[in-house]
Amino acid sequence: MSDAHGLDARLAQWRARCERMLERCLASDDEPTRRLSEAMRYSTLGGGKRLRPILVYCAGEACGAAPEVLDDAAAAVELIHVYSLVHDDLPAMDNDDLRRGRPTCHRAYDEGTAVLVGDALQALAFEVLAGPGRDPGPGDLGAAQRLQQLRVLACSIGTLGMAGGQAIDLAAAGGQIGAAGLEIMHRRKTGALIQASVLLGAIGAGVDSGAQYTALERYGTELGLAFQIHDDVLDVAGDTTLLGKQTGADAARGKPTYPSLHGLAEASRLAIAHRDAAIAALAPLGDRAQLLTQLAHYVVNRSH
Ligand code: GRG
Repeated sequence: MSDAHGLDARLAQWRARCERMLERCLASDDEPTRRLSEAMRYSTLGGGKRLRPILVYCAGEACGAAPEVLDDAAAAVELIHVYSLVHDDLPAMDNDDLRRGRPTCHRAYDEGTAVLVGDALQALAFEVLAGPGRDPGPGDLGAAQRLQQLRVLACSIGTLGMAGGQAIDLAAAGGQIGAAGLEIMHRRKTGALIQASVLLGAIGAGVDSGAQYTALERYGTELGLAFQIHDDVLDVAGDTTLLGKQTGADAARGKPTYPSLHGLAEASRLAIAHRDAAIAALAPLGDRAQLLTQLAHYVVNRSH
């Protein structure tokens, strides 16, 4: 990612905040569940780009929020993301051995533990997002804002979001889905959580409707598609060591992808077109959208 406007430094700050939050959320001294907690920590800590928490912080800041009010949402979206990775890697889904450069959770532990890691991470995400269960103090998020964040996150990972997208993915392997079907699958499977991350940041800043909210909704949709199309491209043209997971996996499973449907060059062009649409959507935010604009460039330039 380029450091043209200090983005690298901001990313490092946000990643460090996110790591501290995740460490705190995953601390446990419950002896009977020591192995489960250890597997949750193994899967979550010390790896990954933390793109979704960064989107929470970046969108929240663009709308005027302090990072303190965004911490819970940032941790929640990463916990959900890790849950999806752990379940996606299971033998019943993609049956992957490598994730973030290390053995997948079910390889390092066992399948039953990996199922429970996903379940527990999902529950923990909503617990964290719901807040500490006391009346909000000065500077805390209000109950109405938290409720709206909970709703947005829940919708993004259910039937019309990530789980539904994964169901379409499972049904599509080896079959014909078509360009429109593939776009719907990507929008739900990966795009919905990316969009929700942006919106949770906005809601944390008190922006829950109006022109800025609509702009960020559009930005999130387009960014999510750009991200997933570029991910498809990396699966064909990327490097296993850099990616920390096996390349060519989609093709080996007969999965429809943008390169398999449109060809590599057209897939890359479409990723850039969605990036540009994401950037164009940010117009109502004016200068405050600079970092979000740079993040959009990063999403289609990244090598992993
Ligand atoms: C199991 C309900 C359920 C859903 C799984 C999102 C998903 C559905 C699975 C993820 C599998 C996958 C590899 C999708 C491709 C796009 C993607 C989410 C890549 C990984 O995200 P990154 O690149 O990963 O942000 P890091 O490791 O950097 O966090």
